[in-house]
Amino acid sequence: MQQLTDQSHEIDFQSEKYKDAYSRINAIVIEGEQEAHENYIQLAQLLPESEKELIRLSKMESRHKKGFEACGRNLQVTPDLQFAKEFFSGLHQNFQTAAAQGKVVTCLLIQSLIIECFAIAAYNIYIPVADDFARKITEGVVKDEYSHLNFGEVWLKEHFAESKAELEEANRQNLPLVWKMLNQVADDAKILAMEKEALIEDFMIQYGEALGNIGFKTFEIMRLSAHGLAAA
Ligand code: PL3
Ligand code: FE2
Ligand code: FE2
Repeated sequence: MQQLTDQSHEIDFQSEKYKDAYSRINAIVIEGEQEAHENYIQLAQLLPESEKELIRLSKMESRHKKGFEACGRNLQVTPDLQFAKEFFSGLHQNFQTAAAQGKVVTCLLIQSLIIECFAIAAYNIYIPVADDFARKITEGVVKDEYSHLNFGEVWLKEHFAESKAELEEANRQNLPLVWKMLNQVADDAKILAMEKEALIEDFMIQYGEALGNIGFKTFEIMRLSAHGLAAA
């Protein structure tokens, strides 16, 4: 049986409805990439031994942002950046608070695990339903995001014993925000032919795998990754 990987032929990318939803989703992605850029610069200050690598990641994030800006322009959509800033404010605040306290484990969990897994899930689900221009851009971006996730996994695995308690606390504080964010985009995502259930499923797979790679046991992963999910 032939697998259906390109469902985009049924979508009217120029309809007002599509463009209206895209103005928010596109802005979220642009803002997400911008915040990721800034977060890796801050992480570079917190982890001088990985400074070069983290600055390299931060530069990749600026390129992603430019790519998604081009996707919006290509559809003649103006991104609603105010909406997107608001959308990220919870995670943004938590990252800033943790960074100010030198809590590098919390910062890595927020950026390299939660935000990267959220991005990977969203981009994976978006690729088959994207317009041709955006699909090419997003395919390139998602490859990079796996390497950003990997940076966090490797560091946290190496420091697992001493990071475990902080990871659990940071997960408890931040994962419920992800479910809230998902609910906030669900209606717009659906107009782009992205299903909320598929986003949740992909996120859970990426995040669960990441926690396993770091050193958490299966029963711990289940407890951690479902935290606050009831609200979604
Ligand atoms: C980190 O490198 C990037 C952070 C971006 C976060 C994106 C979250 C996206 C959630 C919105 C779901 C729709 C995605 C559509 C893709 C264009
Ligand atoms: Fe990115
Ligand atoms: Fe990234």
